[in-house]
Amino acid sequence: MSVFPDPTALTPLEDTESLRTGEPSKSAAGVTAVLSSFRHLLTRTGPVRTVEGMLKLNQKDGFDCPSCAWPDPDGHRSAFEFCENGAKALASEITSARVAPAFFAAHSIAALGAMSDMELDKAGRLTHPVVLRPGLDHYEAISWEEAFALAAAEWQDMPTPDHAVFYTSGRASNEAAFLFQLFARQLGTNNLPDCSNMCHESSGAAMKDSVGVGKGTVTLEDIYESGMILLMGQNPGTNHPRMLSALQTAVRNGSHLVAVNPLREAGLLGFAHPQEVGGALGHFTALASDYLTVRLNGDMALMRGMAKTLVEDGTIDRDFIHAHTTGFEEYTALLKNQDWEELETLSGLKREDMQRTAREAAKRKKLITCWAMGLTQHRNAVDTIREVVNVHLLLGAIGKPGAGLCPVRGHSNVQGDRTMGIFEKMPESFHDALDKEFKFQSPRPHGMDTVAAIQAMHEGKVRVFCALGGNFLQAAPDTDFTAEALRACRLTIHICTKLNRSHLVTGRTALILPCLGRSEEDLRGGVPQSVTVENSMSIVHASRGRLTPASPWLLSETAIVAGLAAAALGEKTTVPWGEFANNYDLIRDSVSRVVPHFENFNERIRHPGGFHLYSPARRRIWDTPSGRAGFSSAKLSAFTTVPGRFVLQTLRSHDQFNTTVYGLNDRYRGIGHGRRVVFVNPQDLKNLGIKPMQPVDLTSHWSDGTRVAPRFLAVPYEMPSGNCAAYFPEANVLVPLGSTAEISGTPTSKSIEVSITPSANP
Ligand SMILES: Nc1nc2c(c(=O)[nH]1)N[C@H]1C(S)=C(S)[C@@H](COP(=O)(O)OP(=O)(O)OC[C@H]3O[C@@H](n4cnc5c(=O)[nH]c(N)nc54)[C@H](O)[C@@H]3O)O[C@H]1N2
Ligand SMILES: Nc1nc2c(c(=O)[nH]1)N[C@H]1C(S)=C(S)[C@@H](COP(=O)(O)OP(=O)(O)OC[C@H]3O[C@@H](n4cnc5c(=O)[nH]c(N)nc54)[C@H](O)[C@@H]3O)O[C@H]1N2
Ligand SMILES: [Mo]
Repeated sequence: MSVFPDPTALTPLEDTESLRTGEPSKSAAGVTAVLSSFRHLLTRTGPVRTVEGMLKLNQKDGFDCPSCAWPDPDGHRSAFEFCENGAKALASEITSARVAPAFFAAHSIAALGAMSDMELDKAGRLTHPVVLRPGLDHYEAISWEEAFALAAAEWQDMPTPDHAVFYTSGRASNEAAFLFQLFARQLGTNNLPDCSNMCHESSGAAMKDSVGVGKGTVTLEDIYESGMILLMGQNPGTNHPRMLSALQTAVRNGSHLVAVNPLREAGLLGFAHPQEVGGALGHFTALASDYLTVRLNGDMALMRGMAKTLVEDGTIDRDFIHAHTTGFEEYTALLKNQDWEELETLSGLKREDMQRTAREAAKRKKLITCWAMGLTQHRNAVDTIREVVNVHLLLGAIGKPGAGLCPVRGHSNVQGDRTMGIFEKMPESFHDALDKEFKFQSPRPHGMDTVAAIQAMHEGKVRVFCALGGNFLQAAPDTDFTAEALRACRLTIHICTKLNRSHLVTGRTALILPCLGRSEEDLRGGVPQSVTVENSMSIVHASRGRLTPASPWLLSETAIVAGLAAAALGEKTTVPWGEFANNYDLIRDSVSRVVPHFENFNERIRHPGGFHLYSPARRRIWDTPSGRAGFSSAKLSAFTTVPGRFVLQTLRSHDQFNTTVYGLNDRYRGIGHGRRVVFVNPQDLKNLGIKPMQPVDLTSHWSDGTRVAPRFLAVPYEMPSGNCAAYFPEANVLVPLGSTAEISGTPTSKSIEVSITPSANP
C-alpha cells in the first residue's frame, strides 16, 4: 500500500501547474519577513495565543525557540527575539487545529498517505495516545497505561537487547534525552541513532580528531569582533535567520564576510533588520563582500588553495604552529606538490579567488569559519572540514578572541542531546560515570547509527523502533528502502507533537505517543517544570513552557520516556523513573554527576541566560592523543560524475523545517506555490534541450542501480555548470542508503549523481 501522494497526480495544494518563479532576492528579512511571521501565527493560532507565544519566545524566563540552534544575544534581547522561521515553527506548534481520535476514525492510513507533508502537519496537534493494531487501517485511542504495557511486552519479548533501536531528533530536551539514553542502556543496547548522524556528524568527527572537541569554539562575542568570516555551505537567511543580525553587527564592526556557496543565497548578500528603522524601510546592510560560487563539493580544494597561498606567502603563525600542532611538515610538503590546475578544476574557482581569500584572512588574522550542511553531507565531508581546520591552524585562528571554528547546528537542542549521551559510541568514561551513578553495567559494544539501523531493520534484525521526535522515514535517505525497513519491525513508536509520514509506515503494531511542545506549561504534581537545552555555542540554559497544553491528555517527553522505561524494565531497573518524571531537578542532579562540566547544574541554570560549557580548544588545550592540534594531510578529492550527468544537492526551501512543510514558497529563490522543482544551470538546461518549467524525471545512479524521482519542474538558476538542486524530503528517494560520508557515515545528501531527462509523465 502506498502512503505517498502520487507525484504525477498532485493534490490541489501542491499543484505544480501554478508554480510561480521570479527573480531571486538580493537581501533577506525586512518587513516582509515580519508580515510573514504574523500571517503564519495568526492564521494558525488566533490572536491571543500568538501574542502570548511571541512574548515568551527566547526570553530569559520563557521558552527556547523550537527552530534552529543559533544562540540568543545576551544582555540586549529585544522584546521579540525571534525570526520569521522561528515564528513559523512556533505557529506550527501552537496551532489551534487538532488531530483527535475522531480524526483517525475518519481517516484511514491510505487516506492519510494521500495527503502531502504540508497537509499532514496542518492537520494539527496530536491529542491522545493512539495505536494501530495489526491488520487494521485506522489508529484508535489507547490509554497511557495500556500503551506503556503494550510497548513493554514487545521489549521484553526481544531475543537480544540489540533488537531495539532508539532514534532521537534534535528537539528533545536534555532531560528527556538523558532519560532516553539511560533507558536504552539499562535495556542493554547502544543502538541510539539520531538526526545528527544525518547532519553535523562529519563536523564532530573531523574536529574531535583535529582539535579534540566536536563542537564549535566561538561565542557570539567572537563573531562580533572577528576580522573575517568565511560562511561556507550554509543558507542562514532561511535556516538561521537570527544569525543575520550577528553578521550585520560583525560587518558594521569591520569584519570581512566571504560567502562560499554554489548558489547566490539572499541571506548571504544582504540583510534588512526588521527591528531597525532603516531595515523596516527596506534598506539593507550588504553582508558578503566577496562571493565564491564554488562547485558542489569543491570546498576541500578551495581550502587547500588557501593553505597553499598562506604557506607560499609565508603569512602563517609559526609560533602557534610550533607550540600547538603536529603534522605541519607533512602537510606543507603536500601543499608544495599540489598544482593549481587541479585545485581550480575541483573547486570551480580561479587561483586568484583562492589567493585573494587567503590573503584577506592573513591580513585580518581573526578568522571565523561558519558552516552547515553544504560541507557535512558529502563523501569527503570529514576531510573537507579537517581542511578548514588546517587553514585555521596555519593562521593560529583558534582559541583566541574573534577567531575559531563555528559549525552552525541545526535543531535547537541537537548539540545538547549528544552531550547527554545520545550517541551510539559514547566514550568509556561516560559509561563508567553512568554505571557508577545508577549502579549497573551499561553495554560497551558500539551501537548502530542511522544508516546501520536502517540496514538492520531491513534485514529483520530489529523488533522495536522507538523515536523521540523526528520523522525518520522522510529524513532518512532512500525513502523506499527505509519504508521497507520500518515495516519489518514488530512495533514502531513515535513520541511526538505532530502527525507525519513516519506514522503511516509502521511496524506490525504502531503507537503514537503525543507530547507537550516546548512552548507549553509542563506541570508535574502541580509544580511547573523547566527543561534545558544547549545551543550551537555551548550555552546551556533553561526553557520553561508557558502556554496551555494543546490537550489535557498530553504528557511531557520526559514523563513518556520514564513511563516506557519503568514498564519495560520492571523490577530490574536501578533508576527511580517515577521520581525523575515528577521532578526534573532530580534528573539534573544525576546529570551533574555523569556528564563532565555539569557540576551544580540546577544552580547554574537558575542564572538567567544559563552557562557556557567549558571548551578546551577555546583555551588552546587539545584533547587529542598527542595533546596537540593536528594538521590533516588527506588526499584531495571532490565528487564528480560521468559526463552528461549532474551533481544534485538536496536542500531546504524557505517554508519548511526539515520534513515539516509550512508552505509552498521559497521566497528568496523566487519560487512560489510549488516544491517539486529542480534548479539547474540555465546553459546546462539549454544543452539538454529542456525548456524552463518543463517536467523532468531525475534518476540517481549508484553501484546498486538507479532510483527515480518523477516529474520535477526544471527551473533555470545561476550555479556552476554540472550542479543542480532539489528540495528535501521530496528528493530523498534518490539518495542511496549506501552513499555515505567516510568516517562519519552521514548520507551524502549534497552529492548525488543524477541524470535529468524529459518526464515520462509530462
Ligand atoms: N527554517 C528552517 N531552519 C532550519 C532548518 C529548516 O529546515 N528550516 N533546518 C535546521 C537543521 S536540522 C539544519 S542542519 C540547518 C541546515 O542549514 P543549512 O545547511 O543552511 O541547510 P540547507 O538548506 O541544507 O542548505 C545548504 C546550503 O549549503 C549550500 N551548499 C550545498 N552544497 C554545498 C557545497 O558543496 N559547498 C558549499 N560551499 N555550499 C554548498 C547550499 O547551496 C545551501 O545554501 O538548519 C536548521 N534550521
Ligand atoms: N536529503 C536530505 N535529507 C536530509 C537532510 C538534507 O539536507 N537532505 N538533512 C538532514 C538533517 S540536517 C536532519 S537534522 C534530519 C532531520 O530529521 P528529523 O529530526 O527526524 O526530522 P524533523 O523533520 O525535524 O522532525 C519533525 C517531527 O518532529 C516532531 N516534533 C516536533 N516538535 C517536537 C517536540 O517538541 N518533541 C517531540 N518529541 N517531537 C517533536 C513532529 O512530529 C515533527 O513531525 O534530516 C536529514 N535528512
Ligand atoms: Mo540538521
